[in-house]
Amino acid sequence: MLTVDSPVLRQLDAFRGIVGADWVFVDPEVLDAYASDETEDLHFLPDVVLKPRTAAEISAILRICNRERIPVTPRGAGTGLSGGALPHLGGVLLSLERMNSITEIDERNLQVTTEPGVITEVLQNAVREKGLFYPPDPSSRGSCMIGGNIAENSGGPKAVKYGVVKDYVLNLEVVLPSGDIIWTGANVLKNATGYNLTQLVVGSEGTLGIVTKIVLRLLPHPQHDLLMLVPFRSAENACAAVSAIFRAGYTPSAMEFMERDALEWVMRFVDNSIVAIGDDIVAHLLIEVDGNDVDVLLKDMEGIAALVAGFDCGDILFADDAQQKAELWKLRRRVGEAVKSNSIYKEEDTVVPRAELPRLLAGVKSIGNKYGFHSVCYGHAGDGNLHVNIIKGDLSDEQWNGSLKDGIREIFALVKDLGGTISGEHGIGLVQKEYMPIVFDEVQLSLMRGIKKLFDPNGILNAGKIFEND
Ligand code: LAC
Ligand code: ZN
Repeated sequence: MLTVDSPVLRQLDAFRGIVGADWVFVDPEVLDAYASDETEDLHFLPDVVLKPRTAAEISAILRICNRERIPVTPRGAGTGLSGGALPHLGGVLLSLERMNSITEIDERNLQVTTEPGVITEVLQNAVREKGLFYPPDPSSRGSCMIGGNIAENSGGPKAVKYGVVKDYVLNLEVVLPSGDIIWTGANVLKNATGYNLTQLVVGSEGTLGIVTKIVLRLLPHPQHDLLMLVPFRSAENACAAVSAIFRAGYTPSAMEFMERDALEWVMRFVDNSIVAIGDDIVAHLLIEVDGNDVDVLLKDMEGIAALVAGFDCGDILFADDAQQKAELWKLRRRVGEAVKSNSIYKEEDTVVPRAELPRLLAGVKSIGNKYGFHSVCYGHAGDGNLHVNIIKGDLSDEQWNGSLKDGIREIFALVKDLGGTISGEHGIGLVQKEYMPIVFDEVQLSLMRGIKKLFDPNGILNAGKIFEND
């Protein structure tokens, strides 16, 4: 609760002077709307919500917050899954939602310059109209914002062929906690000029600066894609088939894994039973190929189908038309929401070298048996990126808040043993930071803290995310 001498309250007039009175919010309903993101069931009220329109306004806000030591939490659409946008220290919630213009599509150089509050799918569609392609496509692309994608270095199904957000970011305009406004690089495809500040900011989860302009490289849009859904009688066989497909020389544009529960729950959730799941089926792979020559793609699909047959798969569903493809993709994209609607859950975003996927999945299940939890696993198998959703189900609150953490630690220790790490695309944010010492030692963590300190000496910007501030 704000007191009269709260540092935030004393700055309200100054904030109104910067962004205009209409864009400074202290009413409880608005604060409440910005108290959660998509992470579990967490809720932290900010003291004020500010909605600036320009980098200059953000600079002026940060100068005040830096001087007054007011915590600032940047936020895009609030679709994050690690609590990066949660204002857990109160203070200013800085929403980038009004910075929603695509500045320029440069068709000569295949680049787009955009503000951070543009919805990812809106950006994809805008460049698509010019025949261009921005591949990173998180499941939430219809609602997430490109600035949040930069903050988390998001991935999505297409990452397996096209790479993740970092592979497309050429240059960023960033407002530092000091209020200084910088560009991190240049709008070029190669850059060997000093430290790579651009890539340092990508994936920094809003802890180093506020990204206010983004230059992305684009590709020509592939003209065709084909999609198939392959059922398996053994989840480990499904996972083993994944690396075999790549080893055989195929590069699918998506290679997604869904356990039986994931597909059943989402079909119930969206009320669509397009897939008839045989009694003996425990997992599916959703496999897409794309390119400009349909004959080549058909050959690839035939080759992949012949290969998965060697892994004891069931009858393959080949998507016939655009509508069936869209329905299958809708099922895949909404698994996360379906799980969330089903039970309280915790989401772990494990990633291992692709060929270790069978061992990861088997390990997760045996750790689940040991600690008595059920998990629903799905994700980007081609990237070795498995989303492990731990379901509260019948677990008591004591187990959920107590011994379960030991189980999660065991999963992460296994991930590390297999050569992987604890987040592939959802970030560390608030909810995974306690596990950072599993994958980084004190030397590595202190380098990261040093970088944070250099950018943000007073620790005002998204403090307590990724790691505790000093
Ligand atoms: C997905 C999100 C949860 O893969 O990353 O659906
Ligand atoms: Zn994902």
